[in-house]
Amino acid sequence: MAANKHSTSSTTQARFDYAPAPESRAIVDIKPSYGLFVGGEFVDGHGRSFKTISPSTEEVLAEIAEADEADVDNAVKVARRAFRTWGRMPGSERAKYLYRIARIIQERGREIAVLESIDNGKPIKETRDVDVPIAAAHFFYYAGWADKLAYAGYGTTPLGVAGQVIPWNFPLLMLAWKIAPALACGNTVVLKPAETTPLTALLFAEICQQADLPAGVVNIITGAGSTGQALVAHPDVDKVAFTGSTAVGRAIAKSVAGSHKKVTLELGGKAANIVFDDAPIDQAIEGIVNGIFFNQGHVCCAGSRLLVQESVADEVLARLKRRMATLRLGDPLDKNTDIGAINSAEQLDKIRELSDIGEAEGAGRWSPPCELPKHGFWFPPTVFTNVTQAHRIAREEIFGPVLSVLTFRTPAEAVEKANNTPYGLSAGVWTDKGSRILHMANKLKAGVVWANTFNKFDPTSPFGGYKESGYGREGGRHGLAAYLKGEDL
Ligand code: TAP
Repeated sequence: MAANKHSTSSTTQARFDYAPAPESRAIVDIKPSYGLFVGGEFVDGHGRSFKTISPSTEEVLAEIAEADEADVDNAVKVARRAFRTWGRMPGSERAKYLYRIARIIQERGREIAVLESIDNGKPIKETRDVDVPIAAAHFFYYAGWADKLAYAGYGTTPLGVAGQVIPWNFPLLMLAWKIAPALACGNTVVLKPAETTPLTALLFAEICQQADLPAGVVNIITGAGSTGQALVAHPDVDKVAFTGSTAVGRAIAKSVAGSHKKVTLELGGKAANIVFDDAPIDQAIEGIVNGIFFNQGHVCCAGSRLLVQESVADEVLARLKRRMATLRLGDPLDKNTDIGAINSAEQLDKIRELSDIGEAEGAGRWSPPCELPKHGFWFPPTVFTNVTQAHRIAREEIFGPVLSVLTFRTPAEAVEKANNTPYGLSAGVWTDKGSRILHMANKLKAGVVWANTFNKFDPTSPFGGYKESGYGREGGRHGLAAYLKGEDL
């Protein structure tokens, strides 16, 4: 059995009726084991297998095939064969499949949301209201582009086979961000989901079957990092699309340097959420909470550094703590849950370690009284005060529900502190002044700057980073360039 990030000594077989709300009960059918999805059908892998478990209960959900190099090679060959037809199909025909997929995602939305919450640990109200609808929206949006590529301002020729590797924090949504534009442009895909969250990608494979998508256009190969490595290194892959950690992104960039492959990397972040003294404070508190506690803080663009103007810092902090005390942590399938489970034992260790370091380095740590469930992986919403820019919790991505608070006096100081990071993915600005929003947006070195809101996503809007947050854009018209020939990013 392959090592698994979720593994604990006491796993039990899955039970699928543990949702407290009857309406979310028993609407998913998790099979005991899954093969690889290659050439339009599920096939056995040559490699080993691993277990995926529910991070909120530690129950085993299913046994998953781990693709080895031969499986990866086969999947790429199958995708190449499918490309010969798919790549020449009129855009209007390809669009029909994308629309069909989008509609099936909507129709099966509840099932997908429950499955995602079980496998990932995120609250059902987020999977239901964010992950699933935005995933469907991506397919609708890119379906609309498939027959209009000539108007996109780029070329119209697809690249070929796209090798796509995605992380565990938004499993279905990241899949949609990757697959929808690739298919719209006429490419075929081999996608590897993260080891800890393969189930919604495998459900998506069923959706491809249901949509009668031609065999081999989408192939899903499960496995660990080595499977991803074999995929991006495969010589017949034309395009590598990766979302994940900066460390792995850097290794991928090195491994494909000098090859014909086109690469986009969506990597880590350490976003500043900046609150000025004229900000609408109630709204800002909600934005801070959403910025860091949405999806347990497992968000590359999370507002993990709160920069608050000194004159309102005490008030903002007091109100933030009162709001944090109302957050409900627990069963991801309970519709009232605000904070679900941490995705894996490994990620929980990382969050604990960095939080302990924050305390040891002298920052003040606070969490509301919060009883953690006995099983599963949990971390309470946490805020650190008296944080300086030298602290590791202000510099490193924690990827958990942990907020570091720093203060500033002037807009210039806010800009300097916000940009004092190797990352450059996102930022937030809270102020009543429109001119200040424009000024800050100009000065902040971040791919996305939200004003008086945070963590808002839309398929029409390009998303991507600067500096160590990666390169290339996903979403919007800009997201097409990565999948068309001759368009340098
Ligand atoms: P990674 O460890 O980088 O894993 C991402 C994906 O890459 C997983 O599918 C992983 O497989 C695979 N992988 C691991 N080693 C690989 C290698 N050498 N070659 C090719 N693929 C490899 O990140 P993670 O722990 O899943 O996700 C957390 C990180 O991703 C955070 O730093 C976060 O900021 C970043 N992230 C960024 C964004 C955007 S949009 N910028 C979005 C989400 C997450 P296994 O899962 O099997 O190891």
